[in-house]
Amino acid sequence: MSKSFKRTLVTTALPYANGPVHLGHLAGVYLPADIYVRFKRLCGHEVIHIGGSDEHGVPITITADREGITPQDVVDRYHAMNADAFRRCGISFDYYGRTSSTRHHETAREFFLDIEQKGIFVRKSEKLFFDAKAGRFLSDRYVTGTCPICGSTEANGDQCEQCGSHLSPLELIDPKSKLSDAKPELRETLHWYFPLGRFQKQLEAYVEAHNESWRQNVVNYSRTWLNQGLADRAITRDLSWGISLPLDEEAANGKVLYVWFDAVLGYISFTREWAELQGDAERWKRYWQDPESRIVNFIGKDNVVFHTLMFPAILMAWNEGRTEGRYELADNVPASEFMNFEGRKFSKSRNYAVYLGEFLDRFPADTLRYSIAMNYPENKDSDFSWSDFQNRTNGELADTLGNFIKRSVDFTNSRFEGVVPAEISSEAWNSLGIDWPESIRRLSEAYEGFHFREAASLTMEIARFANRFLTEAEPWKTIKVDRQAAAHTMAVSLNLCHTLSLLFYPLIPETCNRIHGMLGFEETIDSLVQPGAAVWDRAALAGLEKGHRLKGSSEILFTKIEQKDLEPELEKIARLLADAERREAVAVQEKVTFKPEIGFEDFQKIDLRVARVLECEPVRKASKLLKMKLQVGAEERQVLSGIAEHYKPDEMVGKQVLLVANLAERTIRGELSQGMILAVEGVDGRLFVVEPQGDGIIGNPVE
Ligand code: B3M
Ligand code: ZN
Repeated sequence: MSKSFKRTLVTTALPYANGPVHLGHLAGVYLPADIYVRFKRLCGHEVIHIGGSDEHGVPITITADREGITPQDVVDRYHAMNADAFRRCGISFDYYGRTSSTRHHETAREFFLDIEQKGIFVRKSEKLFFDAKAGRFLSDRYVTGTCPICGSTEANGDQCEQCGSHLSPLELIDPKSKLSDAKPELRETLHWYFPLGRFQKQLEAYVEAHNESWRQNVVNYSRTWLNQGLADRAITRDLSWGISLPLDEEAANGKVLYVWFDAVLGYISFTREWAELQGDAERWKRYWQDPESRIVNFIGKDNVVFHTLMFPAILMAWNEGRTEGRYELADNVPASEFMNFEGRKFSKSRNYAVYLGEFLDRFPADTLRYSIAMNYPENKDSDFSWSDFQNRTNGELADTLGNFIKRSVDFTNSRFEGVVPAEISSEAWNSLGIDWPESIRRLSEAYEGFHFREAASLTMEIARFANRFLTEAEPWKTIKVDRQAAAHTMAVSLNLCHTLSLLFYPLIPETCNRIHGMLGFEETIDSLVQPGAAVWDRAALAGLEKGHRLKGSSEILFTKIEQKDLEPELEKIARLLADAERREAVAVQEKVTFKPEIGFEDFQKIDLRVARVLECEPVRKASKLLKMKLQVGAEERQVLSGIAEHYKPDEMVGKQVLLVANLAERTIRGELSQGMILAVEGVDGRLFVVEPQGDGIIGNPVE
């Protein structure tokens, strides 16, 4: 961090209140943010953590329709469930709001109106399906019909599940409304577009100003979009659930703000709500409108452009023409990669997930926090496995940290009347074999750089050191011959306990509060950390004086996880994997229905070529598509492929692929596709691109 800030606002992506949060969400966003916030609090820095539920969007109305309840019922259920799971996990939000609140609706409308009145929005009219029976316009997901490509009669307005093609509702043969089965009619509808391009230069400058401090993935995603040139984005929808437009005119009737337009503004509304609760309604401005404040948005990698381009552009639009009440932009947007679960992607639809609340019904929060911190998906996807969780809990938390603390406290209680039995001089403390200032500096740097895995490892290293120190000093032996030496050992150990209780606090706060209690402190660490109180610095010192009285009793900090505790979990995974294998076995054994026979001359009509991927990037408005530039002999081709959920653009670059080179050109989502690359679906729905191997084969036909 080059600039030093007076205070920090940390925000975390607002999870949709449409389902329970799982460990993947925790690992990518909420735990890292909480660790960071707790570290900053420990340093005495003024920091607040604002989060909440994203309660709008089509998936919520679809859930409501499916269950025959109202959207409000859906969000009430999941907001409460997720807020509770986060609380139990020790995620210490200063405020956890919801976008259905009055204050939020008001804030979002205020932004819309300001930008509308400045004449920045562009209005465009388009044709959209309308269900006359239900009296509603139909978003893509509400239209079904026959796929123009494979003939499946159950294609959705945005995609055909059968053949994977990306569709627009207008392409469906025989379209039907999912609301009433009625045949929808096309009606003209007007929408408000946000002209992102108008802020292109400013956004470029914003991203480039941070190209050193932001993570590479964040800079890269943002640049990819900027390089394509930013297009207008519709920020209104014809829906009944959401924030209605604050306009009287006829055209605004029945329209709501696009969920992403309102969701990012939730960070602001919630800070306002927090301030109101503090009894100082203006206090939110200290965080949003003061250049000496720092804003940090923790998100997952799939939300990058909304935070580095869309949200900043909205704030730039607001700031336009203002000298007062200007908003500051985020100083950092730490976006995580994904954490997988036992080697596979979390999948809500396949129920392949561990939900946070359910996890906490079975295991303590701190064991989870520690394991996840050690697997933080910082620069690449990581994996959570039950055996790793068990090993870390048993070997690192219980055998190393827990064991050290308990031995130190118990021995002092039984042999030294529960009192710190000696004074530790700073020379003695500094010659233990740990360079305290250097260790603390490295740890601080790890936290400030959002390297949480490194921070957790370094901290555990210190616990290992402490445990070794006690074991090797053998006070239970020395006490028989040299009580003074044993007293010294115990005083050092107890001071190490104290240091560890502070150093581990960002990672496993509940445990650290308990250690602090065992060491005889009335206050919890939670209550010590306050702006201005630099508790963190005390970790480097021998903070317990001779004569300091411990609580007098001890507790077991971590219970080991036995194999039998994991059995239900392992069985569940085995079941899910068996399901997947069964599907595979079926695929192998099942009599395959082949397509009708063709002659050799038919086969010869297909021009299959080896090609190399030169460039690859995402496609605007089509989250499943990747756009590639291919080298085929001397020629270059542009091809779209529905593999965006399976490959990152960077991963594709350089690959050799098979191209159907003489397929008629098609335009998908406004982009030309000149051919098709071959891919095959695996058991868990993953797509694998077919990669021919060999030197000098680019452009050659496949025969
Ligand atoms: N609810 C999307 C998501 O969970 C969205 C994040 C909003 S952050 C303002 O991926
Ligand atoms: Zn199809």
